[in-house]
Amino acid sequence: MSANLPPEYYEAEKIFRAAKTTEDKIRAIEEMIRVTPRHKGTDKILGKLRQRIKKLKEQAEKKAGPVRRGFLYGVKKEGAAQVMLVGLPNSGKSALLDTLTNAQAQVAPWPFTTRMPQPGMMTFENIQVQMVDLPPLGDEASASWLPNVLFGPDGYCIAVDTTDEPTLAADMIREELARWKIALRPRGDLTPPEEGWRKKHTLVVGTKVDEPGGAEGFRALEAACGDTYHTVPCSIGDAALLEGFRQALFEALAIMRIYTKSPGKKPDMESPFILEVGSTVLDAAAAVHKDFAESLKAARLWGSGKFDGQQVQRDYVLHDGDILELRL
Ligand SMILES: Nc1nc2c(ncn2[C@@H]2O[C@H](COP(=O)(O)OP(=O)(O)OP(=O)(O)O)[C@@H](O)[C@H]2O)c(=O)[nH]1
Ligand SMILES: [Mg+2]
Repeated sequence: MSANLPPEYYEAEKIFRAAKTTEDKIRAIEEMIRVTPRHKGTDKILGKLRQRIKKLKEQAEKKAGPVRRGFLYGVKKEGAAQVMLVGLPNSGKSALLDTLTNAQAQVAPWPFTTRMPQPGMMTFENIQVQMVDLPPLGDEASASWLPNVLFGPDGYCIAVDTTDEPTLAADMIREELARWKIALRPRGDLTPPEEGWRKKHTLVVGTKVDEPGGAEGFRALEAACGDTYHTVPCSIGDAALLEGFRQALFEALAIMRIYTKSPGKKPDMESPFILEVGSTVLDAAAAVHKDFAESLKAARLWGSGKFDGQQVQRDYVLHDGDILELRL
C-alpha cells in the first residue's frame, strides 16, 4: 500500500536533515509525524519516526545527564512573558494554543496527544505573550523532564475541562505540582515563595463551556477557585470569551506596560517596557538602562489618571500604561 505522503512531510524531512541540534531534530520529526495521514500504508513510517525520536531522546539524555534533562525540552522565552499550558489529558490545552497563537497545535479527541513543548505567540493589544503547550500531567513519557520545564515560565494557564469533574481536576493539578514544590500564586500575591519552592502566576481557564454541562461545570470551578485565582470561562469558538481570556491572562501575569519619552518628544507607544506590578520609577529607569537608575535626577509622569506631566519621586509606584520622562 502506498504511503501517499503530503508535501509538508517532505518539507519537514528537509528541515530534519538540516537540523543541527537534537531538539531541532526531534521537533522536525514531530512535525513529520503530525502531517502524516493515519492509515494502514503509514503505520510503518509512523512507527519508525517514533522510534527515531525515542533514540534521539535517549542519546541526548545520556549526554546531558539528569540535571540538564529539562533544558533539552525547555523553550526560549520570547515576548513580554512566557506562559505554559498545564492540565490533565484532553483538557483543551492544544486547542487554546491553536486558537490564540500563530502556532498550529495537534488537537485530537483522545488523551495524550501532545508529546513535546510547543510555543506560539499570542497578541494582547500591543504586546506579545508567549504560550507554550505541554504534554498533560500524568503522562509517563514526559515525566522525566516535565517538572524541569515547568520551573521556567513566568506563569501558568491551568486548563480545566468544565465538562469533566472540574473541581476534582483543579485539585489534582495543584497536588501534582506541589509534588515538585511548585505552588500556584494566588491573585494579587507578590510575596516570594517559601524556601525551596517556586510560585507561579496563575490563570485558571475553564475550557469547553459551549458543551453540555459546561456552564454548570464552570460555576462549580469558579466557586472552588475564583476567590483565590484569576478564573475565566473559555470556548475556542467564542470570540468574546477569547478576548476575556487574553485580558485575564495579562492581569494574572501581574505585568504592566510602561512607555518612555525624551523631553520635548512624543513617547514611543509601540514598544513598552514590561515591568512587574509594583515596580517604581527607579525600576523603570533601571529597565531602560542599568546606569540610568544611578544617574536619574528627575522623572515626569503622564497617565495613572490624575498625572499630566507632574514630577514624581523615584519610589513612585507605576501603573499599566504610564508614560515616563526620565531626566539624567
Ligand atoms: N466543544 C469544544 N471542544 C473543545 C474545546 N477546546 C478543545 N476541545 C476539544 O477537546 C479535545 C481535546 O483537545 P486538545 O486541545 O487536544 O486537548 P489537550 O489538553 O491538548 O490534550 P493532550 O495533548 O492529550 O493533553 C479535542 O477534541 C478538541 O476539539 C472547546 O472550547 N469547545
Ligand atoms: Mg495537547
